[in-house]
Amino acid sequence: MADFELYGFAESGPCYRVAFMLRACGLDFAQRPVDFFNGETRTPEYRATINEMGEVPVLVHGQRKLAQSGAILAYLANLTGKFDGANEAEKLEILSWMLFDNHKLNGLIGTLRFMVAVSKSGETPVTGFLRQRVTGALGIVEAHLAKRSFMVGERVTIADFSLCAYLYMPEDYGIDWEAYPEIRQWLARLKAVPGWQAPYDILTRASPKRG
Ligand SMILES: N[C@@H](CCC(=O)N[C@@H](CS)C(=O)NCC(=O)O)C(=O)O
Repeated sequence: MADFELYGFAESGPCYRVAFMLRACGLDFAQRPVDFFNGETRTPEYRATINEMGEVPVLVHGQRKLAQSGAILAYLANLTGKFDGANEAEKLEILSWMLFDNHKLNGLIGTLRFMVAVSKSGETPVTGFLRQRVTGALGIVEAHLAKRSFMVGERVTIADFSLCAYLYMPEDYGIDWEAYPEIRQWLARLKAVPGWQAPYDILTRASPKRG
């Protein structure tokens, strides 16, 4: 039996970043597929027994059950001594970028991508607003990466695992990636991390919506 069990599905950026980290740390894990598109995360049973926040990813390690990909990345970095900050200042810088990412980059891409590429909402005032916010956040990351190879400390850290999540997903949600050469080069550098795999090669996809 694998040491780690990851509740999740391939289309989820937060699940992908955790799966990538597990592989990069050389940790053996099994995916517990979650029937997301048919509402499993919203069932009272899931919330009572798996995650009261009603989300994936959830990582189970022995008696521990962890929610929130940022907390999971920090847990794995602490456990393995890999991809962490070298000192308190770096750890805080990593935390800053991960909070920025959850709030303004991958946090908003998740919703934009879901609306445009999964639900096929078409263009609406909401997708326009989200894309404008995402474009702003991408510009900030682009400027940051123009001066360094990785997000913090000139080596790969959990900040990189956090920020890359949805940026490896192939779906089109109306972002012009040609406008972000620094981000594209950084994503290419991260692919060299041993264990890297594309999202749909690491995890299995969720079952389509029934009916
Ligand atoms: N901040 C969370 C975000 C997780 C998240 O948004 N998960 C989505 C799937 S990608 C989810 O489980 N949503 C549940 C729902 O909408 O019912 C993390 O990084 O773990």
